[in-house]
Amino acid sequence: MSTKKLTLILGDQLSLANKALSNTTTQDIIVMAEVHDEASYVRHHKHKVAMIFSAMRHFAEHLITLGYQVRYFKIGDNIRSIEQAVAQAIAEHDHNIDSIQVCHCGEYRFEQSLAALNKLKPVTFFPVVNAISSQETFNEWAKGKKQLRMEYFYRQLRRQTGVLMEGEEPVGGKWNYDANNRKRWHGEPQVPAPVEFEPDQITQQVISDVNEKFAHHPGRLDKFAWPVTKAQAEQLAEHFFTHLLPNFGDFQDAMDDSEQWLFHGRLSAAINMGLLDPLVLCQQAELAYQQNKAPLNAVEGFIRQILGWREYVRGLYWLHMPSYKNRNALAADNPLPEFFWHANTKMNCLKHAIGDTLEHGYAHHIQRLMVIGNFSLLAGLSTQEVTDWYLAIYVDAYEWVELPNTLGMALWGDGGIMASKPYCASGNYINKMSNYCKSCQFNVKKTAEADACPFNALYWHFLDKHRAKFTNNPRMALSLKNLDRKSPEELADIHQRVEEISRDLIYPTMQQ
Ligand code: FAD
Ligand code: DLZ
Ligand code: SF4
Repeated sequence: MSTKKLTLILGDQLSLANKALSNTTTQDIIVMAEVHDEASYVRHHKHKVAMIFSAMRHFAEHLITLGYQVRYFKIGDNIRSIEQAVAQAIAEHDHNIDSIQVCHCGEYRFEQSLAALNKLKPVTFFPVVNAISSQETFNEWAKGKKQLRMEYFYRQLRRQTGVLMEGEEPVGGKWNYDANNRKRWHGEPQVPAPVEFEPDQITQQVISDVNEKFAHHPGRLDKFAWPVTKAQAEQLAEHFFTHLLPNFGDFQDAMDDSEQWLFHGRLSAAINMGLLDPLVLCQQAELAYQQNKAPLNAVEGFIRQILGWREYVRGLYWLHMPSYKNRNALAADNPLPEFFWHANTKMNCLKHAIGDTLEHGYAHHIQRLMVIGNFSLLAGLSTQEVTDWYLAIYVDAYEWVELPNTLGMALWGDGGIMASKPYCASGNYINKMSNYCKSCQFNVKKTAEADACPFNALYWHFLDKHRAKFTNNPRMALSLKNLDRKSPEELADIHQRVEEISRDLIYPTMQQ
């Protein structure tokens, strides 16, 4: 009897460009599994679980129409681990399977589980799905460098891919137009209505399954509208390039309580699952510039997010794991406040940023970094609890991308591997970039009074507490100089205010 290969396709590998799939014939067996423990080891938002399961079911159907043999385990089959699914599929084929093949995945923990499949059959690994550069390229670039700054890896990848290049020079003469991308939005230009996808029969069944099996996870599925097929993801991308990209750059960092997504494309989850090719998206953005459909600051800004940040964080994650996860440079260990799970807080910016997140499993970059992340940093929230929350709550969260962004960029937990200075800011930044403060009951101009914006006292308290760590950091010099201008009385009032904030606002439910 001839032997077959078993190709394992995971929930974030849903692409026909998957190299393990390219090495699969119609005689081989493809295994896909909705794994109970994967969906629940953190309490993943219901939108995230539903998006992954529905996209997996749609992808499996597509593979079947292409003639492949797919053994698909649904959540109702009660598969607890990926090993159980693979072992069961091997048994069903009378052990007539001689090898397992799979692409490298997006999480160190899960990669260990894949390596352990070796005890069933020999495992062959293929490159990770939807990466533009390889880990070898990143490691080679990182070798011998004291600091690994995104900007320089990005430039290397611009040169290597030729994206937005004129020969050896960047288009327009500059590599980075970020300085142009910091406008506040005042209601104009109008934000086009978002593209939403009506759940089809497969998605409706998934919604019902997720509601039954993961009822205690955050989120509600009555407004589920994420793309679950490549065609839908491409429609979302098309909408972005046509209607949003022209203003994406200008308002990239803006926030507004009436338009939670502004000009962000919300493409990240589809890219991370394999539904959209990141390099193709960069090339499409470049084409929009060449055809005068979008300005350079918007196009370069978008390309930098993907070719720069997305490639860089993956390289950094795999370079530093597994020790990276346990870093906690500022010894932050305060418990996650309850309001992270219900958004019921008087701080208007957090109410919106967390509220949007809980509703859709999504918030844009500045909400994640400068509102929720900044608050977590200033309040000294436990790095472990905050990173678990981000991993669970965002539809696009896979550890390779979530951890460097949260632990490294937002919390400075890696001690500066990722960010040259902590992204700490007072309420002033939030007031500059949003309209949240206008309808907040706190006063963003005050610091220590009973009605003062909590971000202000927390900010000075944070600087004072960690002063010694930052004295030698030239990028913190100005902030520390301003701190030095505070009198001992002012500092005492600030610390007193932080105690009140902690008691009355952050942990009100902990009071006896
Ligand atoms: P846009 O703003 O339109 O950007 C375009 C694309 O660039 C995104 O779709 C994404 O693929 C990529 N991108 C942008 N910023 C980053 C970044 N910093 N790192 C990696 N890729 C980036 N992104 C995730 O995909 N998964 C996460 O789990 C995640 N966690 C984050 C946690 C924190 C604390 C912060 C500050 C950022 C995090 N990000 C994460 C990055 C970013 O917030 C999201 O990628 C972005 O908000 C997705 O929305 P969008 O598709 O509209 O992005
Ligand atoms: C995130 C996730 C969830 C919630 N569920 C599954 C699943 O049931 N089956 C699966 O194959 N993948 C799932 N994933 C994505 C995995 O966590 C992902 O494959 C790892 O992060 C490795 O990249
Ligand atoms: Fe947030 Fe402070 Fe502004 Fe209120 S005043 S919205 S708490 S930054």
